[in-house]
Amino acid sequence: MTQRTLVLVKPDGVQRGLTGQILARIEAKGYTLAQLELVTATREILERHYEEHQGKPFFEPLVEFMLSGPVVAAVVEGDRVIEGFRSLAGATEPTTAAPGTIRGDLGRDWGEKVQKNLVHGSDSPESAEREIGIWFS
Ligand code: D4T
Repeated sequence: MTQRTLVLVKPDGVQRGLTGQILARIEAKGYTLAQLELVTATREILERHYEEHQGKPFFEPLVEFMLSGPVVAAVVEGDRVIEGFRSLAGATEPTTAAPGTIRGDLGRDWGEKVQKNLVHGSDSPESAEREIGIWFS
């Protein structure tokens, strides 16, 4: 079966009007948008989504940031899409993410406690299925 991943365009991406460009890069790479929704997250959704980060210093700023505006949630399909999308997204820190990647081309540091890095992509098939269940239940 073709692989699936959960992609989020985070509130900074939506607020800056970059949703179209980000989705265009996913489509241009050849992946398929299987589900797509503009969602306002809740604290409950975010505590489940980021459960591995609970207790870390950036957890509360991360939740506040993710609650600061709507996000675009997408289920994206294609062979090896989990690896492929993470490669398109680039490294976590937008300042040093490679040019050519979403974060490297469109992101920067804003001197805040949380990295506003435009997108999220699942990091394994298990995470993808868990996260798709959280955002598209
Ligand atoms: P996500 O999960 O959003 O696709 O991003 P990454 O896989 O690249 O990063 P992550 O899970 O390690 O972190 C989740 C989320 O927290 C923010 N963050 C992370 C932060 O603000 N400061 C930090 O030091 C780290 C590690 C950014 C992404």
